[in-house]
Amino acid sequence: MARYLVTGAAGFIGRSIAAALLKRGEAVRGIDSFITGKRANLAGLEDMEFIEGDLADPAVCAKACVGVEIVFHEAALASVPRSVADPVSTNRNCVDATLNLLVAARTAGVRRVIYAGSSSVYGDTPTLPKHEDMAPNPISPYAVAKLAGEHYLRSFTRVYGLETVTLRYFNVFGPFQDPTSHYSGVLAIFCRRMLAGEQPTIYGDGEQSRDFTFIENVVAANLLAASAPAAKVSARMMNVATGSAITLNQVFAILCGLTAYSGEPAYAAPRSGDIKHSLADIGRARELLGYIPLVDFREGLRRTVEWYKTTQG
Ligand code: UD2
Repeated sequence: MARYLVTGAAGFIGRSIAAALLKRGEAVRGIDSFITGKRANLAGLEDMEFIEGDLADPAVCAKACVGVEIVFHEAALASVPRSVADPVSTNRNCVDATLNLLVAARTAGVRRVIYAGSSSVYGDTPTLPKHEDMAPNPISPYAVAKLAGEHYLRSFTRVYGLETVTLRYFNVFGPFQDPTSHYSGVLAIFCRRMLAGEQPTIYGDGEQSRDFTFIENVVAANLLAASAPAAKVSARMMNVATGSAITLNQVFAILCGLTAYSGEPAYAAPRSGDIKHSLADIGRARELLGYIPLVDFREGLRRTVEWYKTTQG
């Protein structure tokens, strides 16, 4: 019987957590609806028990939670612009799905749920770096949905005693991130386009900055969150990032070197709902989890470009 459940197991972050658990010899169950997850991402996860299903269906959540001790809840409809275009779908796949999962987790006697939070909940407040004591100020429907999930987690700790931990991820990137959608993360899109010799588009002036976080750091934070004492981490949320930011113009310049792209970027109007600067204070995760970033941005980007080179043929 699986001890761990990973939701969104065919997605970029979920499959990376599942792979790390399997490598440790753990019994893992994964679930994915393939709304954005990819079957190809399940390659290498053959030892994982897999359920195809949609968390917006309570019966699916109940089935997924049977016998499980710890849930890594990575399933979501990510993307700020997708939520601007279709807020109802974002709500269904982020808020409804999270609530259904929590209800099922409680009923099944799950001990702990670890939740993929988002840096977007901080919004565009001028204070940098963002720390967890700041009042959230979500702008996009996606940010609202991610914040609602956090609140549900804390509520389930307070009223039902379910252990919950929110990890607020800051712009995660790395191998297995889907580069093919208009709604994909910017680094995945840029890697794909620039390796193919195609011009990337920068929305705005390119001076927006992000605390881009390599996937291995996020996986490590999740494993730490699973084993940390409840007294320290339950009902808490904490940033998972590197603590340094870089602008898109700087990223483009580094990628020119890594991909041998020699053109200029195209510049287009800024995206609605976009945030100008994002940078994390990672002190709380360090204190509560012993989290330290293992891979810095440049090394992460180098490994990511290598991965896209091998997968794009
Ligand atoms: C938000 C969250 C992030 C995660 C993610 C999930 C913030 C600060 N971050 O990421 O933690 O939850 O949502 O989707 O809220 N861009 C271009 N060209 C492109 C694509 C994007 O210039 O082809 C720009 C985009 O306008 C933005 C930046 O790149 O300024 C990053 O965009 P993104 O979609 O990769 O991620 P972001 O910051 O919305």
